Amino acid sequence: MEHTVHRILAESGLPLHGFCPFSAVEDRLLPCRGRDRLWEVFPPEAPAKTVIAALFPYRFPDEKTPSGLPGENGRENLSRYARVPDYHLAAGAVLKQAAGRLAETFPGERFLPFIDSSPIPEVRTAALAGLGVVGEHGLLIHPEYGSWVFIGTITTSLALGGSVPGQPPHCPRCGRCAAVCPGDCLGFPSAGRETCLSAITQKKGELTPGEADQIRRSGMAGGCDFRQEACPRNRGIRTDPHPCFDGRYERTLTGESLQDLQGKAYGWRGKKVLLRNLSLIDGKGG
Ligand code: B12
Repeated sequence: MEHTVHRILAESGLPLHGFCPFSAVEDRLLPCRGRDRLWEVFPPEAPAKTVIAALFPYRFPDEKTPSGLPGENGRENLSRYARVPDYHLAAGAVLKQAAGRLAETFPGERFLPFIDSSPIPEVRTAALAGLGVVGEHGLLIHPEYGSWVFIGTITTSLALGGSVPGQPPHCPRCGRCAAVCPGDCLGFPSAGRETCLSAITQKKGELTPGEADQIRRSGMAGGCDFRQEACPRNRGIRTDPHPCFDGRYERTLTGESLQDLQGKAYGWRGKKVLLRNLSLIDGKGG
């Protein structure tokens, strides 16, 4: 059975996958709307057995500039997750299609895909599925793609086991991520909710003067990659993104990008938040 599942996942565009027992994450489910859906599909009398975790690499090669220096073509104010087409849609569609194929092949079994807006604690699940280690920065580090991977899951009633791909790299706990973190968020995310720059760039409503200053100093309009850029485990890694991103890539958020926020991961908090960030970076805001 595992063999068939591996084959279907690979054929569906999910070669990077692993299995985590549902019981290992059951008591750590995150509060969100998806949690009700999960209990609906997997009631106590017919529980889930496994969470299939799958990775979507999203790191594009850095653009070559005439001098070879990065960033010369214009200021990069978007973190890497925000540069690719919205992963909730792009990767979500791949997961949905894979779940559909699995359901056809295993009639009577249930398969429920989620990504990000998910009751499944994805970092922990992927680590337990053997896909990498949790770094000091709190993110999953894959042996070949580093931490530049999104995590999606398919929860299922199938009992699957026995897949621990590759030997994961260890996190050296060198402290470089913590040293460069603009929000000084030791122990992200649990300890860094208030000061995390990624969260501040997404915050609606009034910013405190300190928060506005963080955006101004960092120059970031959507998300934050300081910790990941500093990570030695992100050097020399693969930069072939998942085909679901269609080779599309947007390095810099401009006033023009705001005209159409459809299909952009950074757009979910609305135009006003992004305009505020841009005007802080340009030195015009608050
Ligand atoms: C909410 C959220 C945020 C919030 C955080 C608010 C908060 N929770 O305090 C905000 C908006 C700030 C955020 C930011 C980012 N996020 Co976010 N976020 C999430 C989300 C939806 C839930 C995270 C959460 O609260 N988990 C609960 C906590 C308790 O769990 P945890 O973080 O996994 O921590 C546990 C593990 O680390 C575990 N653990 C620690 N060591 C070990 C060792 C082992 C062996 C094991 C098994 C477990 C383990 O113990 C911790 C406690 O249980 C997840 C998706 C999801 N459904 O999981 C994405 C997710 C974690 N985010 C993701 C990303 C990419 C980001 C950003 C990098 C985006 C960006 N560039 O700005 C930033 C990170 C910024 C930074 N500073 O590095 C990715 C991470 C991918 C990866 N490679 O790990 C996820 C998985 C989304 C996805 N589908 O890909 N995020």
